[in-house]
Amino acid sequence: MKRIDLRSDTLTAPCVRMREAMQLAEVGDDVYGEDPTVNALEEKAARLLGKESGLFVPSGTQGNLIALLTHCRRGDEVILEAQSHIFMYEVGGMSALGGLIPRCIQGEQGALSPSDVRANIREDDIHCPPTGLICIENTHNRAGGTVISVEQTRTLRQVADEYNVPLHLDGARLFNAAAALGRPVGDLGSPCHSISLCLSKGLGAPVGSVLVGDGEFITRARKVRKMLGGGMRQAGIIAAAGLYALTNNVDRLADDHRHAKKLALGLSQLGFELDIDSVQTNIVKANTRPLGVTGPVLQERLETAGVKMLYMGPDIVRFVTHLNVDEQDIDEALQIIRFVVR
Ligand code: TLP
Repeated sequence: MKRIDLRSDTLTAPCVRMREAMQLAEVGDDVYGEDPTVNALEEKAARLLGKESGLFVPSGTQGNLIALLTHCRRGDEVILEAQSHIFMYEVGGMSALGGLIPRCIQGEQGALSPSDVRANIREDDIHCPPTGLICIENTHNRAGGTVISVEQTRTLRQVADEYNVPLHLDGARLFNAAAALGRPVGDLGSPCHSISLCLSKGLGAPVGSVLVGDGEFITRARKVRKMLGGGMRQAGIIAAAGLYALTNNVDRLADDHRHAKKLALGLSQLGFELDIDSVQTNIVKANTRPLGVTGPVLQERLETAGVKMLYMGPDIVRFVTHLNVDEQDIDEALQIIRFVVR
């Protein structure tokens, strides 16, 4: 039976040409800074995102953790959106490994309001932990792939500058945001002090993220990566997949967004509760309550019928489109879902 896997864009498999690029990659020992393919990837990502330097890391989780540990000191407070991936899904690494305190603020469709951020920055008071960092996430995963605009990002940078606090962007899906806005990705990246960009989500590489920032920040981040055991050796083999992805898989993200919209429309016609306008990129978040079925039960039934998705709460389910899913798959998925919910 055919399976249509809409659990995540992390599930994509590398295509033949990406595998060829990996096979032919020039390599060296990256801990010595001698892997030319890693160096090329780091330079390309930094350039695209409007930053000086880059650091290739194994995962988005590690990219964010390195950023937090490099910007902050133990005991600092970090401002985060309440549903952010760093707070929800990164195993509390910021506290367990960095001694950092999350200060969560509820956002609007994943975006922090500048006035809320301002109100949550700590005063210089003997009783208070210092605010060490402000983090944003674009696109915002749990909000359903929603986009933060260039203007919102710039305003948050202004707030950060008022208090001399750095701004970090979890840009796991930043290219999706840029595609949705029709803006160069650098416009979204350059207002931030650091950005973690995932190559293994919509861009379709099998592994890897790049953390970018200014040269001095990346020099310190490189040491933190080593401390966390993330110093890799002939990593050019996997960096080549990332370079291939940045060259070949960016323009096609618009297809994923179109497929997500089509899926969302179909789901709403089937009785799922969802806000079509909030389907801005490749993630569809929907409520199953009107169907009289819980997320976990629907997940199990759909999986048996050939469609995989994830539940994110008792009534909330998530479908993600990606490069291994075409328009016909979306039509078939909708047929299967129709059959199951009826
Ligand atoms: N997100 C994964 C799961 O961890 C939930 C997914 O399937 O969506 N930032 C954001 C916004 C993410 O969505 C993810 C992965 C990460 C960071 C972490 O990336 P990895 O998985 O490479 O550590």
